[in-house]
Amino acid sequence: MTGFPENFLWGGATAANQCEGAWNEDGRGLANVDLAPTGSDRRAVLTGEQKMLAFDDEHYYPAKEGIDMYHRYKEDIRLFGEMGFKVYRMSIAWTRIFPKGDEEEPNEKGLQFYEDLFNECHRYGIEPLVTISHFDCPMHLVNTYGGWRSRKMIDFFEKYSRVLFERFKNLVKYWLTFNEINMILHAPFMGAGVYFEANDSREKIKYQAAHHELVASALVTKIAHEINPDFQMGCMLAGGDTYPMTCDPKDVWQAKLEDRNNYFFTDVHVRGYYPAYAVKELERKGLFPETQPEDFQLLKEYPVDFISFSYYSSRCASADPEISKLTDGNVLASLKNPYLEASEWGWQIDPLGFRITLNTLYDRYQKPLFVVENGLGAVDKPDENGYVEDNYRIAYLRSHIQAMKDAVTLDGVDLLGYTTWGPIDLVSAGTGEMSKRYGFIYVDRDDQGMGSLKRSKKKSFDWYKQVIATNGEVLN
Ligand code: P53
Repeated sequence: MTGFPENFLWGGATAANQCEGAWNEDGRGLANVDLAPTGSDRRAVLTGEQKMLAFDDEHYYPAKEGIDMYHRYKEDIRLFGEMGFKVYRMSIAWTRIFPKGDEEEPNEKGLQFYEDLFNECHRYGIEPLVTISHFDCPMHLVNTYGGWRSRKMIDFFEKYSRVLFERFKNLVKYWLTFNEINMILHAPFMGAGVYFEANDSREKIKYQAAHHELVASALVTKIAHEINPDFQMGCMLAGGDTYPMTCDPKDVWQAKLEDRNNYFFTDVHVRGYYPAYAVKELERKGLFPETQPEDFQLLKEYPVDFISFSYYSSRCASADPEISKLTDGNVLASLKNPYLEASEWGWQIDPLGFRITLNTLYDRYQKPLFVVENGLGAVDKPDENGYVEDNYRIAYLRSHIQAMKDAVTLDGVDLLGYTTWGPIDLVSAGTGEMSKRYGFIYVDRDDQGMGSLKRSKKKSFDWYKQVIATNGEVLN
């Protein structure tokens, strides 16, 4: 093979809470993701260190309006169609379907919204790829059950997923259960609606919540295949291999340990059981979750069909506590790799690391992969027409698509598709800023929520259009 497979799925990816807005329209309920403010408190809210259970007057909450995609999706999908997207990865806001999370009946207006949106996609020949939960948890379930700490969440998630599978069985084929499921260990309020009280055993609670999500994922994979055997069910990992800081075996070991924190999740999703290293470590530390006998049966019998992941950067690890102390406060922390340049937000740029990560995943599992996020968050300076000459974004994507092509054509990695993160500018998950832009489409809105919300094409728009039209042959 000299290029990408003929049916390769090119496209872009968004998440409901980062673009839809309309947070309380048509019966939508309040969700954890609505309550993440911009500014210095955001991190503590996302990690569950700081309680934020209702809006207050001191903070600005960018998810409330997002980029107003709820009202503008037709225009946005038309632009995706113009770029030639074959696939659009998006997520469903749980609270549009079940505003509280534990109701008997779903909210018809929420279902209708997504049905219309999927129909709009198909009008342009775009296949939807749906994330069932992209950091999304109804606040009623957080307040009543403690989010994914509680085993009851499995039932609510099952019910929610079943409604989606039944309603959209002829409109959607590709599904992901939980976005970046490993983020639960780093940002549990964002990943699982879990916040902490002073005396909580945080590690124990995180692994308990992770177990519940893993079991829920296997359970709905089972249900999905019963409802439509053609459904393709995937897991989703925040990817990026960890390099040792030096060839000191202690650093190599440390890097392996840090990778295991992430690959634990795909190991369970793909192989269907807790890997030996995790069983040993969790038992040794007294962190092994409470389980039911049927859990292990479910995990075993219903592994995922494919593995999806996000890739922005590789990471570095060191066994030296002095060096490790230098780590900055990012949600997914990493040491600075002296061989790499970084984005304006300090995310290190490593296209070869992308090829390495693709190979790690394929070597480990031999299952089809799907890259569902990759891109560069950067400050854009539009001219008076909203045009941005974003050569830096094109350069980032070009080098990463080339690395991905190498993984496919030279290494033989089985890859289903590629969706760039934020094909249209949207709210940053990590910082809440609008100014951290990923799009091919510029959105006139700033970090304080000012702006016309008007959409305009950047230079990268036509560039990506050509990449898709030539199936990745022309990258210049
Ligand atoms: P932003 C870091 C922090 C939060 C979410 O991130 C993250 C990551 C990176 O792994 O994960 C994904 O917006 C996530 C998206 C998010 C994207 O990375 O902080 O799935 O929701 O927007 C980019 O620049």
